[in-house]
Amino acid sequence: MTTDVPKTAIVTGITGQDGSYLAELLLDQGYEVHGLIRRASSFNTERIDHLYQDPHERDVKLTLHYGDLTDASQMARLIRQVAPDEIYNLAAQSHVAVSFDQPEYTGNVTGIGVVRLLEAIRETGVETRLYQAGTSELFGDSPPPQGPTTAFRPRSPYAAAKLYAHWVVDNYREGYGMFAVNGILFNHESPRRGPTFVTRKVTRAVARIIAGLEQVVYLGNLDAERDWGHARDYVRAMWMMLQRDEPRDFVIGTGEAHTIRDLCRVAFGRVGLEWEPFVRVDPRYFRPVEVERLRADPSAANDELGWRPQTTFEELIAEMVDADLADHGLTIDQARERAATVTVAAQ
Ligand code: NAP
Ligand code: G4F
Repeated sequence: MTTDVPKTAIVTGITGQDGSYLAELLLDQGYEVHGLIRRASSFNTERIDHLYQDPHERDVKLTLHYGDLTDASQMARLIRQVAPDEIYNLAAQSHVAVSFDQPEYTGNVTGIGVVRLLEAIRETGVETRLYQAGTSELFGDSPPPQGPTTAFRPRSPYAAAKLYAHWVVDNYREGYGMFAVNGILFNHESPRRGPTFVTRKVTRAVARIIAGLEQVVYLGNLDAERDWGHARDYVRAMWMMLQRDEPRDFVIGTGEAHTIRDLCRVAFGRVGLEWEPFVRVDPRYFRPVEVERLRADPSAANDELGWRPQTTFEELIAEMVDADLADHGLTIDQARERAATVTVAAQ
């Protein structure tokens, strides 16, 4: 995939899982990338450190700017300064369970943050295209498969905030003729996934158990089903959506669902362990309201966008387990040897 003329893009949430893969993809294609990062008391750029370029060098392709989705004036300034061809809004308070603890903050960042961006685009008059990171959480308890015509029935403050963002993007597209689109993405994971999301929590626990640092992992609802893909594949869909002639929302997923039990079986199975002795249920990880079953109908993305995932669920989990083992200096072969000596904690 290459573009003829180098383009410029702003990526909010560039320090997150998706932001880091998207920045790689855009830089590979010759884009000049401007990332919005939050000021923190310690470094928070670990996922993009390998892409960092000293601003004193010539021909710098990646530039980081401090900013926050709650700070409208900075976003307008940045858009005016950079005049990007494309803006990818990936920044969000993205954790569903946390949104029950911080509903107001989640609404402010994940919902209203998008309006601030849209207004900044409108007020600056910069001709640009906006990708908004939508979510399969919008479908809530609508039964699977969930596709472009499935009803939205959000079941968390996070999903409600994303629903607001979704409609406001469609509204600005229609009302002001903006090229602004929602990608309704199902769960996507990677070795860069935040450690409190369930896939990474499990793959990290496998590695820590093998390394002798933990004996069990505590999880919540084991019956929930998710449609999990690889983040690297999903950022490609984001980019493809902004290259179309006409703006349109798309649902992106694999069409395959697995339970949390399946996830545990595959992750522990990677090192040759049965999962049951190492997993305990702790009700503290139950949510006040749960989304039980998510599985995409990705047919429009396949047929009209030309997007298909390239990584299977088993390949994804294997890559994550192997990466977490590598953090402890272990290869998969060493891990499998050690598995035979792992002790099972008493119930
Ligand atoms: P993530 O790893 O949690 O990254 C979120 C990013 O947003 C981080 O860079 C974070 O900065 C930044 N951020 C948070 N609050 C901010 C604020 N107030 N101002 C500016 N930046 C802020 O999420 P992800 O998995 O990459 O997901 C990317 C986007 O896709 C999110 O909008 C998420 O809701 C959505 N989404 C994700 C999935 C999925 O399965 N991954 C599925 C559907 C939709 P720090 O690094 O400083 O925390
Ligand atoms: O990994 P999760 O926290 O992801 P969740 O809630 O599906 O949200 C993710 O995907 C959405 C797209 O559908 C994104 F919009 C959102 O930003 C985020 O990236 O939980 C997945 C499932 C849930 O049903 C949860 O109840 O796993 C269940 N689960 C069971 N035990 C757990 C745990 N989830 C977490 N985080 N931690 C547990 O111990």
